[in-house]
Amino acid sequence: MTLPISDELIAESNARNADALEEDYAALGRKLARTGIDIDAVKDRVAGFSVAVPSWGAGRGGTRFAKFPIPGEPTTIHEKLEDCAVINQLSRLTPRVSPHFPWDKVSDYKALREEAAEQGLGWDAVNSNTFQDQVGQAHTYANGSLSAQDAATRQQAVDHNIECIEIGRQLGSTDLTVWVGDGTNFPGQQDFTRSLDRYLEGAAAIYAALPDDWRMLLEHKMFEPAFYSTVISDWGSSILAAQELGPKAKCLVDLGHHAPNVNIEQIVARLHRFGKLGGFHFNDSKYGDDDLDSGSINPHQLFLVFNELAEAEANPRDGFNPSYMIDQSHNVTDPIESMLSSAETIAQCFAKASLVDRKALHAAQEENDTMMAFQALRRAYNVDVAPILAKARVEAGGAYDVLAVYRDSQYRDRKAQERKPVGLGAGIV
Ligand code: AFD
Ligand code: MN
Ligand code: MN
Repeated sequence: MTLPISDELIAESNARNADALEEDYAALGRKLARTGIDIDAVKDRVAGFSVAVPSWGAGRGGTRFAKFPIPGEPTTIHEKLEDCAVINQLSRLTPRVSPHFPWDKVSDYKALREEAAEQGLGWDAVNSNTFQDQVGQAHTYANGSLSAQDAATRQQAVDHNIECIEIGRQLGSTDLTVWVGDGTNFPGQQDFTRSLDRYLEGAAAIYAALPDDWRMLLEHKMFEPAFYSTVISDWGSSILAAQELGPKAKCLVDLGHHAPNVNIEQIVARLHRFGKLGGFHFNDSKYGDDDLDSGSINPHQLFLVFNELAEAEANPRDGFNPSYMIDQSHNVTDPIESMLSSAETIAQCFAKASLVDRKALHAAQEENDTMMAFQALRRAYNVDVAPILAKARVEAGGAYDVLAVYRDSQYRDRKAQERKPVGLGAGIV
């Protein structure tokens, strides 16, 4: 395996921090032991946790208004893979990449799979793209894709999704994520019911092409690019569609795809209750689909989502196997740094949720002891789990201080010498 950052650099930095890590880990271990928690067991759980990074998140993305590329930004899937390998090498949290087609199209997927494996990476859910037109495309998506009035457009969208499944098979993926930008900007523009009927018919054709061990993850989004109505606008539409499609169809929750202040953790519990929790796109949001770094705005919400996931895992009902992916895109930071930071925050919330004393929580709930129920969550949330994450990371070969090592490596500067500059232009949705 050839990894992009020098092992010596990581080892040197880890050696400098080894005493601090041991001290902090031991102190936290003693603190947790007082409440009956074995820190090594939590660390082992964290070591088994991972989240996928999106290939498109390796670029700077932008807003609808502008893109401000940085020197050394990746433009091909090969360059993006290398950046993803950096994130995983340092964090040991992100061993899979979620690709987006046709953005990541290549001629040889077997070779791409090997190229990723060489860098310690596998593949997560394949994302289809029927929300923008490609050069030479026969039918425009200007009026929708799976729900378009035009039958040839719908067929084109179905065919593209089936092609994504085929690509995913070659890469070793087992999930297809379908997000459509279909919707309207004007009352009366489309009939709500008929457009949903058309979506369901198209989605069923894709579903029929899924291999047995695959899942189809339906991603809802309240608005944007459509600003009046969206075909799969919320978790209600999503779960109804998933129920109609069949057991392999599940719902994907992108944290930024809800109205402000919506209780996302409750949505997670509901989806799990009905066996339809398929996965997540982690990011944070202040106003809308802002795609900000995970936990940068509302880390408590992220913790509460993981608390529901811990409950769900302990009560699997129809199984528990959500896929975890980051979906963020930036205009102001180096995307590698942002994804390192996000992956760490996500794992922290996972770790904190593992610390919740569930017996105490459930007992307090039974007794209607509201304050103690709340405190069961609060106590776990207040623990600084950084030493647990650092220990798991260092033991797995990652860096104690991921950002410091990344900066010391001058990786981006080196890539700026090798890679061709990114063009200007508008961002993506
Ligand atoms: C969208 C969705 C979806 C999609 C991405 C494309 O979150 O996951 O793949 O952005 O940029 O808003
Ligand atoms: Mn998303
Ligand atoms: Mn989004």
